[in-house]
Amino acid sequence: MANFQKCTIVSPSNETEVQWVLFQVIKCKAAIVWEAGKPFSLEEVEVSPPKEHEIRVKIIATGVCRTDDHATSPSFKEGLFPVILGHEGAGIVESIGPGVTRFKPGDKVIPLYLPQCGQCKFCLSPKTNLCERISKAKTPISDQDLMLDGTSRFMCKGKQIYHFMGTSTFSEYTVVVESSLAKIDPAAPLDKVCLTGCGFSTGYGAAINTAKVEPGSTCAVFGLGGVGLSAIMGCKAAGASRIFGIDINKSKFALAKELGATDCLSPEDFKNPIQEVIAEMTDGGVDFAIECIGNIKVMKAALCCTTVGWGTCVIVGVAVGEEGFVVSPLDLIMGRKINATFFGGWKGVDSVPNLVLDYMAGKFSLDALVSYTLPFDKINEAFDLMRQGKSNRTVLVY
Ligand code: COD
Ligand code: ZN
Ligand code: ZN
Repeated sequence: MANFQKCTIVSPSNETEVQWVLFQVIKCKAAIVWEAGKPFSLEEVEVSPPKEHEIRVKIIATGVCRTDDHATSPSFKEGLFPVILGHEGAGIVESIGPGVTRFKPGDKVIPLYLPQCGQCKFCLSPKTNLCERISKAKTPISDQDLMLDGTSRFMCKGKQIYHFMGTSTFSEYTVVVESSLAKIDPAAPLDKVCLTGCGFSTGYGAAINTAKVEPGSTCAVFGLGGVGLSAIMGCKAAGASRIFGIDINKSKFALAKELGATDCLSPEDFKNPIQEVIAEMTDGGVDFAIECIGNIKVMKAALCCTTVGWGTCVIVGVAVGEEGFVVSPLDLIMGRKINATFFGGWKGVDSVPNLVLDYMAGKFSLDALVSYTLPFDKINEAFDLMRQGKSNRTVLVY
């Protein structure tokens, strides 16, 4: 199947011209979840050419995040099936649709599940990283199940396949909107910097941008998966003097300490609730607490382990299928603050290229977060490793 589209072409001498170009539908490998609760099924999919302001990207590497696991769960009510999940990828621009100006074939890129259109009232404000394209959605995770024109670029066995978070990186080729793509350094190693597409940026930014951790402060990070470990790196980079890492899986403690945790605790080792244990160890509570699990009870514990007066609790996790939790006005009157973050507060188009440069300059480690690098065909094994608590991040390479 082929069609012609008007397209901006960039010549080797960097001159641009508009031409009618023959676009091919690409047949490639993808992992489809046909129904909630079912494993990933490796299929040959047809990926349509990019339409106006869209870009087709060859994905080279993709991380596996807990949110992809949540999205396969029957309790995730917003899920639409069949779907191609994946939102932590890195790749190379294969072709561009009409009107695309910021990218050309061959550019190294990171797809962004939180777009930055650059023009809406949110993008124009330094107060938020949300963009109008996502702030109208009921839940950001369900946004972009189809492209903006209400159609899909993926077909398999004659059926339309849903996109996910505007990224769908569990396909060798994917199509994204121009505002959902960051151009990164041509020398960046894609099998590592893919983590700036979600886990690293979310946790690190939760500490730096949202909590605004201060030098000499005390911090508690709940959950030591890829996101929590990145939050620990953020607390350390911000100059925290004491960093608690809390997890029920003690095999996470060694790496947490390597990355900056000073004290690692398992709630299961104490008779008293963990918030009381931390308050006792810190003269009344920590300055900053960051919840990186998505568990309502832990969110409450995170708020309660902060000090009265100025303690700040930042929620990163989203509890699937649960309602919420009650915050006592007294907690707020006593000076505790509660905040939350999406994609670590970063405006992706502007910030992700700089995070990649910072990684390349050795300012933080992404390599430490990668527990396994596996071929894409082993996607179900990658999810099993995560569910069994044996990995922080598995990176799949095509
Ligand atoms: N007490 C202490 N530790 C716990 C508990 C508990 N009750 N339950 C689980 N844990 C530990 C686990 O042992 C594990 O080590 C860690 O918590 C969680 O790690 P992962 O690897 O499962 O999860 P991450 O790090 O990949 O992701 C965590 C998120 C909070 C980002 C994710 O689960 C989530 O809620 N995402 C939705 C919010 C969001 O921003 N989504 C956008 C893209 S991610
Ligand atoms: Zn994620
Ligand atoms: Zn915007």
